Amino acid sequence: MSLWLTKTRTIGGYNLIKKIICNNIRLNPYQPTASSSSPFHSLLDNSSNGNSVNFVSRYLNLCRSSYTAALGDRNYSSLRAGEQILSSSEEEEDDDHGEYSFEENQVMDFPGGKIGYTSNLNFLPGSPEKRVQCYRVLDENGFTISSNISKLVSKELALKMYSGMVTLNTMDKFFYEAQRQGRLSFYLTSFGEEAINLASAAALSFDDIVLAQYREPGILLWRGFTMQDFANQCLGNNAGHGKGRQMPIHYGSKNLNFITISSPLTTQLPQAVGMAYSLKMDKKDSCVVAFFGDGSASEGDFHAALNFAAVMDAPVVFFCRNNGWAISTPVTEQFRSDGIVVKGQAYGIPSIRVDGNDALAVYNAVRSAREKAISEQRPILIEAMTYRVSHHSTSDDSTKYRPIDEIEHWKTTHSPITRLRKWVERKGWWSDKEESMLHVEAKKQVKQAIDEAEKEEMPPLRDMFTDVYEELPSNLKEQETVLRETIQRHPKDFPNNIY
Ligand SMILES: Cc1ncc(C[n+]2csc(CCOP(=O)(O)OP(=O)(O)O)c2C)c(N)n1
Ligand SMILES: [Mg+2]
Repeated sequence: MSLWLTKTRTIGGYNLIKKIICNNIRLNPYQPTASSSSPFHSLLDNSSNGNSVNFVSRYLNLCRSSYTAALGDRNYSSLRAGEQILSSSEEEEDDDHGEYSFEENQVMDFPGGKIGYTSNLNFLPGSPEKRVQCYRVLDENGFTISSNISKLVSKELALKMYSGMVTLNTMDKFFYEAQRQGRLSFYLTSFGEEAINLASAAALSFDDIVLAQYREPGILLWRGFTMQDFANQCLGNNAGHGKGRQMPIHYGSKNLNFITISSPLTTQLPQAVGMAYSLKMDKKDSCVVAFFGDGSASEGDFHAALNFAAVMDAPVVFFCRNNGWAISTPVTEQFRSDGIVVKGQAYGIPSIRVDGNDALAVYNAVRSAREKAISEQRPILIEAMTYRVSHHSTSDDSTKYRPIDEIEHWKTTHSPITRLRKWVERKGWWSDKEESMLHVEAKKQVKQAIDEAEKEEMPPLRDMFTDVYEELPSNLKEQETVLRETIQRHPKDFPNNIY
């Protein structure tokens, strides 16, 4: 009976019934007392005769009539479903020696859709034996395993994606070195994830709003953020959009529909859903694309976002970069599920797993996902399988917690840049000469941008407190005064160009 009560409690409206009964007759339905004035008195008499099933059956009738009187027949079928379970157990109890033939086609008419009953005590497997397959177009040697997609990608598009991937890779190498030389305070590379960056950017419209995590600067590069913009932000100079208020790599651009990166993981996901919902209300022909890592999917915000998006039918594409690691935590210590793709499905979101190191596969998956998100007005989830080839950031040494062989294997065998290069070369669209020219040009651009950024002035100290309140509140005024006094007292501890 306790199993029955537990089941019935989950049926919508049961709590209301409980309230109605408790309020009207001041009785706890879980602990009936033998008060003679109680309408349960006669039921309790029956139950004391040992006929507990009869008690429940009559209690159910009482519940149903109170509930029906209060709300009409809205959930009547759900209560009948509860009764069906009861009546089968009644028959079992009434006739110990009799045969009960169970019909497999019986259904529970539950809110949200009918649920079939079964007499098999089957648990769903925790993880299916066969993992969800991974969509790919190019194999490791740049041969297409699916012919249609290559028709979707023109020579111009392919070369723009490829050049962007090489430029991003070059930018990362130089900025990383600049950090090591003490010219930047911090940096974080996207090594190994260049295809995710550029191919997804190529598949989106500029009207689509992007909320990224931090390992997706290639989207900005594609949209026109210049090398100088990157360098200014990373050096925190006066020309940078953030005026030095944020750590390096926390890029953002209103003009390019790229929301500024925020350090606390996964905050971008519920925000993305809200933005997508506003696009829906405004009947816009665009969607929101939210990028996040496998580690971010362990935050509560991930679950809240997916559920809200599914229930509200928000046109948002959730793009998970599953790169195997969240700093030093491997995915095997983060979840027992088959990655992230099944979590999308669990929330009722159409989901796909894609080879994140295959630019053509990423391009096609994102292109199709955005089309579906907009035309069907619903969320879509993509899990891109990749590998974080770099250390997490300049504050990390990943050789302390993972085998160097593993890093090397992904760096060489699965390089997304080499794979796409092989494809464009095989098509006759690219040559060694063009390759070396691209590298020379990218290096020149990056070096120049860092040099220029260093020549820029630092933002005035005052800017640390501005741009939020029209009039500075007293606590911020006080903080500014204390800061200036501290700098005066300890000038050696601060750069001499502060003003
Ligand atoms: C709420 C929150 N918790 C912890 C951190 C510290 N942190 C920064 S990055 C990171 C790992 C994230 O891993 P993942 O989402 O897989 O992204 P990846 O770095 O692999 O691209 C952690 C734990 C944070 N920034 N915010
Ligand atoms: Mg990760």
